[in-house]
Amino acid sequence: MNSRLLKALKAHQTIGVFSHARPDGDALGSQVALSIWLKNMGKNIFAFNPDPFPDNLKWMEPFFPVQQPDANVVNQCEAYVFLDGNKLDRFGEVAAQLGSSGRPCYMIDHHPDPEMEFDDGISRPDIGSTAELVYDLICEHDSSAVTAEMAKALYAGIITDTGSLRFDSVRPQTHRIVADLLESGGFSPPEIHEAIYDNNEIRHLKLLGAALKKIELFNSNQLATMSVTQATLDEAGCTYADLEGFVAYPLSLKQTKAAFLLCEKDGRIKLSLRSKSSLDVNKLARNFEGGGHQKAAGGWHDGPIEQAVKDVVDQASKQLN
Ligand SMILES: [Mn+2]
Repeated sequence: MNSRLLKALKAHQTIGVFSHARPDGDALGSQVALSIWLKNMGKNIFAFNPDPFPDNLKWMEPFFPVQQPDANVVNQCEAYVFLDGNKLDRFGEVAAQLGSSGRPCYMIDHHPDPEMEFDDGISRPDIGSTAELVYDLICEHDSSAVTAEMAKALYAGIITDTGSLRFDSVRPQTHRIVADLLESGGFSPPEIHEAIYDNNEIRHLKLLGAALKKIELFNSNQLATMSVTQATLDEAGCTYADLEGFVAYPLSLKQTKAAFLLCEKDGRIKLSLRSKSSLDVNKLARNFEGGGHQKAAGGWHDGPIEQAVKDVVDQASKQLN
């Protein structure tokens, strides 16, 4: 699989590399590392994302320029690689049109149920991060090709998608990859962890305080919800993006099998669903216009928020019974 994709990539001179909209550490880390690698092989590389780097990943921005997908620039590319998503429309409006461009579209991803609109690629839902897949692809070509910046970017991708190496998707091989990255990158774990996780403003902690008060428990504490209204965000001077990571708090409760963060956003309710049991939140999210992984998924509800809590808990209870 890897060698076929490698061969295909080597055959193109100008390649567009996309990461999914509203990018996270895995999307950007994979994109930055793959883009540097291809460029170092003498390719012309354009990296695209419709949205900006989140604040806690801005340290990665100087490693490789990522631009908004302007159709004129996108159309200069002979082929495209799509990272950390398995449906073209997850990469924004310009990307959504590329399936009919006649130019090859390759995917490297770890989400379940990929769309068949790609020409080739790597799809491994059993692997914890796209960054691990990118690392394997690069190493199949030449393991000495990993520069310090690529190592930091891939490390960020792995730790953000594996809960800092604690999810059940983490393999012994994940730790071996991380060991390699620490060696080739010449950095220490706190350097990246602090940049990603220890950059709160006081407003974030005020929002957390308000959100913790909104935790509710259901089904003998097996299900926990955290509801955040627009008014709560406004009072704390925060936006939806500031809720990143909050769902870990209800999920940390002793008896909780799954936790759901519900937040008012764009006139609807955005759902972040997490499990630490056999409860499959990917399946749950399919009832709410969403999807993701078995242990982490997202979706939408029309609201109001109280009704969303009720409907999500009802559907989750069915899985528990
Ligand atoms: Mn990912």
